[in-house]
Order: sequence, then structure tokens, then C-alpha cells
Amino acid sequence: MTRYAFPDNFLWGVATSAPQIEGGRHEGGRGVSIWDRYADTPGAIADGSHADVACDHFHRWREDIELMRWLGINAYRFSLAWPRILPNGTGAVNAAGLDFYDALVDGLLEAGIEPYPTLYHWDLPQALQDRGGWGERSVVDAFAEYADVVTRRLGDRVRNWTTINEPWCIAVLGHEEGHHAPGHKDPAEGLRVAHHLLLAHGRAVRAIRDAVPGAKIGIVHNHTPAHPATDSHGDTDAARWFDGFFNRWFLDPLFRGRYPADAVADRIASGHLEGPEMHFVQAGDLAAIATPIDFLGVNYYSRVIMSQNVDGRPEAVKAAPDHELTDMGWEVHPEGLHETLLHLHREYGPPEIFITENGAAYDDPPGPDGLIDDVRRIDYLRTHLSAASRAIADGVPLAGYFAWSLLDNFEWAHGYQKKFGLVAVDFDTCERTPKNSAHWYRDAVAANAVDAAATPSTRGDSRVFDSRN
Ligand code: IFM
Repeated sequence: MTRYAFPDNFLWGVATSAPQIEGGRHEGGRGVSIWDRYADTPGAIADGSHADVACDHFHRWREDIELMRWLGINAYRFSLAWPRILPNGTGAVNAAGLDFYDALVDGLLEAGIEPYPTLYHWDLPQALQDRGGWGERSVVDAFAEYADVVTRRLGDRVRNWTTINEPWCIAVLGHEEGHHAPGHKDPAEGLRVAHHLLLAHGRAVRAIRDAVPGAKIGIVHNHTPAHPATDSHGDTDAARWFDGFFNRWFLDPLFRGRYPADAVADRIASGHLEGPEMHFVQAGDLAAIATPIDFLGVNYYSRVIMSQNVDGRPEAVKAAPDHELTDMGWEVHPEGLHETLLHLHREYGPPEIFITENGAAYDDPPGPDGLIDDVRRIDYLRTHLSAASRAIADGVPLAGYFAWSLLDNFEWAHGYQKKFGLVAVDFDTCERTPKNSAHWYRDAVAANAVDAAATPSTRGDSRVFDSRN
């Protein structure tokens, strides 16, 4: 049987984000975030839930570190809640908020787990939204201030920093399509937001370098390869169109200091630019955005298949019925991860790449013995890790893998209905129970390798997590 081994210094991790697991909404001096406000809006969240408590990581973080220690991982990707640190977005610093992350970092280091914090995973302080949010250029200064405050406090122990998670989602889901906070449906605003996010990233890179000598800094992009449904000219162009705004709109400025001309032309043609110019781009912006980084974080879940519809417009089409979909409706396509990693390496050449998220939503109920035997998640992880290992063999400087996610959590507008966790959470009691995938991942981490073919996985047990095990 083929065994895919990883390099000796490979990082094995799990990823989470503050707004999805932390809770503690009204505790420790935390301010209000745009996701608090959005979840309070009737009908915004599919199951009517909110993240006021979520996984209660705010109180249970020590238990969660024990879970990570049990998994054997050596890196943890998490995010810091801006409203917990600067409740009004700028100005007065909430000491208790910084203390919380200070203790978390110390706990991780004590457990031999390298912290990989992300500064922004979508929870803008509502106070900044009230001043125009990401659509207003002043937010860039606010983000640089926040980056400075945080890295000056934690930078003596935290070396690896990520600025922003998935700018496409923030710009498009939050401001163009209205599926995420702040729920706007304004494509022109979405383009301004995308630019301000990239500029905020560039400014933060400089702030972090000033505050933390020797810091390693990156940004996280949710890369989605686009494949044409057929080799017709229309379908091929539809794939180019998708790639232009989903991927290259963010990567070209970061690595080449310019927006992709064809995608700009697409936006003008669709009327999403208010004029023929990218009027929100000022002198020096693109140089700031292209400030060199040390790594690119890649969140990979699936691919998209593009076609030209009868009106001549690009649209995503469903995968063939024999292709497996996760509970998100996303096709399971591990080859796309191999393709993505090679493409990013060859086209953009970041010094290092991390898979900062990869995982699958499946809702597997416990069996009669209480065991959650999530074989589909194990298969997803196994096939994607195999693809990652093949990319390393093909020369990609892939330095680590973070499974999304440690815990079942608040999956944004889906509420608690979509379960990505290696560890199940009972949202009444917040009790954690490792699924079989957690046991499988633990074995892969220990072996620093995965087998290409499935192996029976029934070694989990039904006990809730006990850190003494
Ligand atoms: O849960 C999200 C995460 O916050 C960002 N990346 C995709 C995940 C799954 O949808």
C-alpha cells in the first residue's frame, strides 16, 4: 500500500477562529462585533442561533489545549477577536482581552504547540462598521493600529502571524451578496472593501515587522480552482472569469503589485465598477499591498465547474451526480488541492505555503455506543493529505497542514447545522467528544504520514474527552 510521508519538520495543526468558537460575548470587556449584530438580525442565521457562547472556548481553552496535546499536533491556527482587544475598534485597549490571548499563547507554548494567530477572521468591531466599515479607507489605519497593539504584546512569544482570513469572502459574501455580516448587497462597495482589505494587510505587514523582529508573516486566501464544464470557448472563458475575481484579484496585487486587467475589464463590463477607473486605488497602495510576505496560507475545500449559460453569462454548474458532495454541497475533489499547490508555487512563488484550512462538513450521528464514526471525513482528510504530500514531492514548499476544524462550531450563516469538527461539541453542555477522525488524525500526526488507501477506523470510543487519557 502506498504511504505518503511528510518531511521531518512538517507542521501538523488544527485551525479555528474566535467568532466561531470563543463565545464570551458579554465577558471580559469585549466590544460588539458585526457578527454579533448580524446574528441578532431575525432570519440572518439559518437555525436562528448566535455565537454568544458558541463552543465556550473563552472558558474552556485549557481543555482545548489538552485536546490538541492529545492529538499530538505541533501548531494551532486561531484568530484574535479585534473587539475583545479594542472594543471601539481604535483607541482604548481592553487589557483583559489582551490578557486572555496572552494566557492562551503561554498555554500553547507550554504544551509544545506553536501559535499561528490570524489578526482578522471576520469579526470587525461594530463601532468601525458604524463609521463605514471596510468600505471606508480609514479602516486601514485602524487595522494597522490593531496589528501594532497585538503584536507588541504577544510578539515576544509569537513569531508567525497571519493578517487576514479569506478577503474574497469578506468582500463578496459580506458586501456584494449579503450572506455574511454586515449583510450588504452592493457590488461596488465589495470592490472597495477588497482593496481596503489588501491595503490593510500590507500596512499590517509593515507594522508587524516593526514590532516583531524576525516575524514570519502571511495572509490566507481561499483558493478555488475553476474548471470549464466543456472545452467550448464559452465555458473556458467562464472559468477564466471566475478565476479572475475569485483568485487572481487577490493574488496578483499581493505578488505582482497590480490588479488583473482582464478581471478589471469584467467588472467594468458588469457595471460593478462605478466608473472606468479603480478610483479607490491611490498612489503607493499597490506597493504597500505587495510588501513581501513569508508565506501564503491556502484554504482549500473544493473546485468550481464553470459554464456559459444561455444568456451568455458565466455560472457555476453542479458536479456530475457520481461525485461526492459534503454537507456544504461542495464537491470532494482532492486532485484540486494538488493542482492548486503546484499552480500557486509556479505562478506566484511564495517562499512557503501552509494549508491553513482543509476539511469537510458531515453530520454523522453517534452510533448506539456513542461513537461518531465519521468515515467520510477520514476519507476526505486522507485523500487531501495524500494530494498535499504529492505536491511536496513535486517541489512545492508546503510547510504545514491545519485541519479545519478542531471543534464543531458556529458555521456563520448556517449556524450550528454544518459540522466541520474533528471533535463533536454538545451545544447544550459544551462537552467535547473526539470523533473517529480525531483518532485517525492523531495517528497520522504520530506517523508523520498517511496511507493512500482507507483503513478501517473503529478505534475511537464513546467517552467524552478526558485530558488524562
Ligand atoms: O468555517 C469557515 C471558516 O471560517 C473560513 N473558511 C471556510 C470554513 C468552512 O466554511
